[in-house]
Amino acid sequence: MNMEKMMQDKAVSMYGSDLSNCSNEQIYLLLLDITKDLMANAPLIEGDRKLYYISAEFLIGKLLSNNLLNLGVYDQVRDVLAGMGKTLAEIEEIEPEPSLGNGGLGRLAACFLDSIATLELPGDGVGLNYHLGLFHQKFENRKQKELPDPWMTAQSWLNDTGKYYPVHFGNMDVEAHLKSMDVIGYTGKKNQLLLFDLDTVTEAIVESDSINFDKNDVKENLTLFLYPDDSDEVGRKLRVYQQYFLVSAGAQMILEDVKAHSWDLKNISDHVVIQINDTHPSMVIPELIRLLMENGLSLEEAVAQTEKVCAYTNHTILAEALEKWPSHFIEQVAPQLMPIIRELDAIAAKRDDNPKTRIIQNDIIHMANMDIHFSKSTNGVAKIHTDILKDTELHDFYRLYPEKFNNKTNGITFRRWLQACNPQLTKWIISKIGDGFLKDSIELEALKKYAADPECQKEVLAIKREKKEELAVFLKNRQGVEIDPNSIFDIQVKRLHEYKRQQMNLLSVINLYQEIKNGYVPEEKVTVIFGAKAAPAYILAKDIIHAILVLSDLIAKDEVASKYLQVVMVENYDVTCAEKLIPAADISEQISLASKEASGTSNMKFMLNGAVTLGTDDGANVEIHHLVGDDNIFIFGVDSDTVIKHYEKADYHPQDILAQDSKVRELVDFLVSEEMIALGDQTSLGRLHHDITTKDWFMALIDLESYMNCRKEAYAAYADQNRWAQMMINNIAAAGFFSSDRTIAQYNEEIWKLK
Ligand code: H53
Repeated sequence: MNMEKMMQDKAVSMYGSDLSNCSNEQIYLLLLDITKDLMANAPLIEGDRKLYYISAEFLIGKLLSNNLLNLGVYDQVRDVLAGMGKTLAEIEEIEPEPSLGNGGLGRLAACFLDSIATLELPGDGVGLNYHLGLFHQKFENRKQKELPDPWMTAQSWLNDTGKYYPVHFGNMDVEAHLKSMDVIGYTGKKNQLLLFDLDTVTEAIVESDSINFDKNDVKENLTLFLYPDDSDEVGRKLRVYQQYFLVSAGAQMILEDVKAHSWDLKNISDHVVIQINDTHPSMVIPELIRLLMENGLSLEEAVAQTEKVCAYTNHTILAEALEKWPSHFIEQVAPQLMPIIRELDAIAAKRDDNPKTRIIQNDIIHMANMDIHFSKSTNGVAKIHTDILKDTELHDFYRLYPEKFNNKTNGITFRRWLQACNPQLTKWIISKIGDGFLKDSIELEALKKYAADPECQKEVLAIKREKKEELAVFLKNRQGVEIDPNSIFDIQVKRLHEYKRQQMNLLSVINLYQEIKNGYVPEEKVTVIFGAKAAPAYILAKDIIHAILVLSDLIAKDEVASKYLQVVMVENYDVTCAEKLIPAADISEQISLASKEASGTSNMKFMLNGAVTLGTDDGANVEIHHLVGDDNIFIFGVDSDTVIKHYEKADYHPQDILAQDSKVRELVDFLVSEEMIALGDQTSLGRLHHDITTKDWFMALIDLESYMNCRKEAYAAYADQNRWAQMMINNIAAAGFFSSDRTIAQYNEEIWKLK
């Protein structure tokens, strides 16, 4: 294939002009067209059995580079552009990032789609097409402001299938319109991401400059936003409308597929597997049963088949994130499901007399309970997480169905998180160990023998330096912030949540700031970078963002402190940003309260790009720790058993720590100091201070002291650059286990069993 000629011809046919005269936007659009054509011609992956990965989120990121890479034409396009004095990165700036996800859950789904197609397994993603996405984060007066994120443009990766599926709500009927995107694997074969939408949705009902809209008119608002505000009842009901819309259209589409293959619905479980991603799509279980019964199966047959078709992944132990809906909501939104859910609850009661495993409790429907009873598999997403599910959180279910429980430690696609975002490091690895690791990631282990080699150490440090400079340029362009590539880049990027303890990071930065003010001269300058969106109704999370932004400005204004310390909060943290931040990081902050982070996946991306983890023994950090050994990671904090016992005994009180430790007291009180209040909002800072001093539900203070010490150790270790580079190489060498190709192969061997 002659890429230059293809691009040249497209330029003529699309714009009637020579390629050399095209603007970046024109080049982006012609590449979009060429890539879509190539994908349209790629063979669909088919088989006798098919997976549907159903999820509220698919955080797919920009697609141009990735699709070019998987089509095998990335280098050609890069070279044609280079001949014109342009880079792919410049061209990709034009592409809007689809706003179809929030955090780890959605990004995992996107990595999985890439690996499913790469392993040539027949499996499609099923989700919703949110017009305005989650939200676009803006900082105003040092606070988060939410704006609509209109990511859909006239020309995009979306295709219109022309297909519609009727969805019957209690009070109205609508038509789900199926859109699709091709998902191309690394071997050039494809699956699809299937996204339902509603034609009557009207973006104009959203107020300008906010994400407020009339939540009552479902026909106009159904697919406007991912996770519409649920602080009131109409908002919560809107979420149920979205969920039923997704599963009803999804289940109809699946049955249509089954019929098109002339597969027997009575044996649907021979041909179909549905992976339920968290509890948002759980209603697919009763909906599938209902539709199978409409197609002639008895209740018993439909239940038995559905239990064999569905598999459930649990992504959190936080009760707040497990969907529970009052039965009157379902009565109103999808009344046809209630008799089935009641039947399922009765069957559950027959299987177990423990009231805690019932589906309906006090008129509340517990989706996770329904998932576990009526699917064939329940998996956690990291070893420690699955153990906690079995031993504590879901222990009653584990006793009932030990054979259903299994672990699938998460993974990430190396195509996006190494090859596309860090071509320099990819090239270096290939120069040392060949390119076999691109197909079999465990081959990265061969890098270990280079860890102590001073020449190799120099080379990886030079690559890190280049990525730090690239990040500096990116942040300057995107946000007008200047950062110093000579400093340590110490980065925490993830959803904002108290359990992830961005507030503990903040308190530790306050400590460093105060020490510098008191005359301490750090050996290395540090740039502490945060990136996080807070759920619009999560007040305390927004207070934490405010405190970070205030502290950032406070330090920047201080002539002395700013020589050694800078705090940056990136605005609107998204996949595009992550692809720049992660390759540039020296330190990967993974500091959740032990037991609370189910897995985490940024921890894997950071290590693959040569950052060293500073973290707790939580989620997949435990497995990283095990793989790299004590010498290549900085671990601190209380362990998960201790944390779980504190919750059981309700004996953790921040007041105890504050009374004993005057330094901690001082750091926390700094939040409401005159300096902070001079730049910040007293109410917001006061609320955060009050919470940490009286409640601290996620125990930021329990680990603060050990965190600060460990962070200092990490900074000291950085000063010995050879030793540091050795740690970097050891981390890269151990990252092979975390390829999502490995995760998907395990899902397939143990749950999906696709050919
Ligand atoms: O899912 C990730 C985990 C991570 C967990 C995250 C997650 C969400 O992003 C959203 C909702 C939810 O219940 C869980 O927090 O630990 O790595 C993928 O499994």
